[in-house]
Amino acid sequence: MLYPQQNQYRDISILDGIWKFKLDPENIGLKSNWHNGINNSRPIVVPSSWNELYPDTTDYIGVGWYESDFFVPASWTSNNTILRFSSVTYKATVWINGNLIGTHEGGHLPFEFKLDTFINDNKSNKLVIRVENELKPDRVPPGNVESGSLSIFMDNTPSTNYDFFPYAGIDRSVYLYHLPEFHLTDVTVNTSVIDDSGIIDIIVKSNNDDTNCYALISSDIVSVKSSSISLKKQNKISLKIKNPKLWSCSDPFLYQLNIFITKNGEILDSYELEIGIRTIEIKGHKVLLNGEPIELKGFGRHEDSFITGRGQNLPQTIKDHNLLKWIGANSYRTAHYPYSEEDLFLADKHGFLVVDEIPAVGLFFDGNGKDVETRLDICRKQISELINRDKNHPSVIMWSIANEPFPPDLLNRMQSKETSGDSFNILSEPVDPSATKFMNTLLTDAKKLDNTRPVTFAAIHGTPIEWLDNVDVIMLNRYYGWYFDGLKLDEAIQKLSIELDYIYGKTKKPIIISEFGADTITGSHSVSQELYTEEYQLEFWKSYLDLADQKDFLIGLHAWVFADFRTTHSLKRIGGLNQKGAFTRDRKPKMSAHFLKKRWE
Ligand code: BDP
Repeated sequence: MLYPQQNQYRDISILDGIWKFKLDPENIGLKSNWHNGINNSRPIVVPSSWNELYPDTTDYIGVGWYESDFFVPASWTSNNTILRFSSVTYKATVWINGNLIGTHEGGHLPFEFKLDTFINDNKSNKLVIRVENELKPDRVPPGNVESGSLSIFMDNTPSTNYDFFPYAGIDRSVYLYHLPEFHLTDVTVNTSVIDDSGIIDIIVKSNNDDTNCYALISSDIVSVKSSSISLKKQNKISLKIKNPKLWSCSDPFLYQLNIFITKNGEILDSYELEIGIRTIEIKGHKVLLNGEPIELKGFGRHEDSFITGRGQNLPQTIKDHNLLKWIGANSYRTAHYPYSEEDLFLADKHGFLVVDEIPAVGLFFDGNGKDVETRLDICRKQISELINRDKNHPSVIMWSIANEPFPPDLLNRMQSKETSGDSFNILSEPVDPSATKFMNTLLTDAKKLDNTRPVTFAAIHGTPIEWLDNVDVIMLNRYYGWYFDGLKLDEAIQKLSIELDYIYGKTKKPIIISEFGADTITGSHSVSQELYTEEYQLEFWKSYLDLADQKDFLIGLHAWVFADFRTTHSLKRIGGLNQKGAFTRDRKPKMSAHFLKKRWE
């Protein structure tokens, strides 16, 4: 699904702004025909999460209705007008002029509908959307989970199976856009380097194969044009640039790629992309960018801010990227869901190495088998939607198919080990094969959809070693020194070191510590070691960084977390915040941010 674009052939109208909004706590909207229009509404902003805007919407979980009107410009022929939602969390049902046009489940990823038969050409159109955000065990991410998983740790309100607030609403931009009669429907760009040449392979799809296609790559110093191909005969264009400038963290050079659809020599459509020429490969325990080993320095982040909630907040995206640069980071993970498309366009420009993750957080395998199957189907759809959306970004170097899937029976197995005096290391025991198959299905899907990028997931303490068989890079979330062995940092780091050596010894794969952090209340200080102080966070991160310097197979560290973020209410999360940030929620550096800056620079 191509990001909407305006040029001579394509047009866009952005529908963002102040819309009508109404909660539907009794779920009567459907029966009461609210899809024809809502009465007694109040204003809401699209895009935003509804939660931070009114006192009664704060913790509201359920149904909310949105309404807006739009005109279709007279210059747009009614064919090929498309309505695109960049993200709605969690389930959207969409009507235009009272006609149902479709539904979509799952937040953080775009979806669109072709409108042709539903729109009025000469008068305004009424757009109504029912957004539903129930927390359910058969959703991804899941909520209201009753037994057999992480849920016993959570004890939180709202009852998510994950540690961030379940913000809801139309949380990214809504576009109406228009395509010419013959147009491109998809573009996939892959780059490689052979000797001194950069090879750019472009696969194009169009809505009509009775057309031709050519591509042009340009920069300040070079311009290369392909010959024209008949889409009936082939859909692949290859271009070569001699001595190309490669995309890298220190020089994220982007070329402009323009693709043209023609018929009888006339251009009918064009699409522009900024592309980076770069290679990613794995050699032994190293990940190579353009043949050179990379070392990831950065964070897991969250899209989270005052007032807009998880709603798209482009000023904050820019600010966060600037702070990442300020601190000397070169990488981040889109924990725990795909970030806005604009975030990735900036990452391409800023040279960040991004681990791109689907919203599969809080997965578990105990309990209702049917729920597990439903979750698998949803994850598979999310992987395909994510790869389809983000495959052309040079910044995206890896796909992450889950965060901390919770191995079956983990708690019992951990307890029996503890009581028998054994160590924490329970990785070598096999688990229920159906759970392993679940994980392997997702890994295989990602590799089939994109064989050019490594595939991974963020593994919790106690993840079975067999789940790591099919990842290309191992990511480990580790909390020695915080949830385990708090204050005993030396002991904690020794245990971490033993575990890392063990996992590397078994797998021989590159390892990233994808989370490690300690909650820190800004302004809390102590001369002796004390939890929650800025000094402890600094010492904690320092010990992990020092250890990493000794392990050649550790190719990256993502500290948890970039900035404090809102989560659910619970005894563990004072003020409803996870406070493991290097920055506060309003982006002020804690002591440890200055430390990381010194280390990373
Ligand atoms: C990890 C989770 C992350 C949490 C973090 C924490 O992956 O979402 O926020 O723990 O406890 O297990 O801070």
